[in-house]
Amino acid sequence: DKIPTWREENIKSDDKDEGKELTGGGGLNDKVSLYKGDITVLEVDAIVNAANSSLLGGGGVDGCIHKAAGSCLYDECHSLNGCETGKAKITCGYDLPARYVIHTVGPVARGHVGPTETNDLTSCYQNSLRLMKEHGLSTVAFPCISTGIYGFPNEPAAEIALNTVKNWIEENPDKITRVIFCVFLENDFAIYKKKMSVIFQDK
Ligand code: AR6
Repeated sequence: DKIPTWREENIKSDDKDEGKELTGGGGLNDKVSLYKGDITVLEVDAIVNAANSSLLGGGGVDGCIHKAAGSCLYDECHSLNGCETGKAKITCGYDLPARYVIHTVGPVARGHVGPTETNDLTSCYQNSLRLMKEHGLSTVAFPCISTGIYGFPNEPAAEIALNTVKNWIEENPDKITRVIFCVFLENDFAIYKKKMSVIFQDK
């Protein structure tokens, strides 16, 4: 029997269901999924936070994560001396179901996508995955880094997220067992769904 792929089955069925996870089937597809909803409810080894360079909290997904994790997260972040754009730092998850939070700082794009913005956003995904590897973690959920308050256009941001994760999994096949792309907006859901069916299609 044919293994279902992004294109053929999994995408169509759950279209608008908030909180539903769409998984691929077989090979690389098995390791990636698309989830629409709140990242703070996901029980994974690590959720990634789209933080700012102070690491002391803010709005958007950062605010949601700090609220759900509790004040101990703030205290640990306070001890980290901030984080540069494109870099990442790891903390405990505290009251979250996720064991760890990987805080990364996306580029402030304000609608502009040049080489610097592209490289910095790529580095966010790579450095987050590197921390996973260094800590022996195997399951992770990413939000759409930089596409909210920081204004990175959604389509190119999704392209960077998906291709960077794909390349990483191909180069580190044993380490990561599951990457969830956690989108919050209908627009991003549509963009990811479309791009995943191309980028992660079975060979
Ligand atoms: N779960 C998943 N995704 C979410 C959630 C959530 N609970 N809430 C929002 N999003 P943003 P940025 C989505 O603005 O652009 C903060 O103030 C949101 O819809 O959170 O990297 C930081 O402290 C969007 O798709 O992050 C920084 O100062 C995505 O998360 C600054 O914002 C990212 O939007 C970082 O801006």
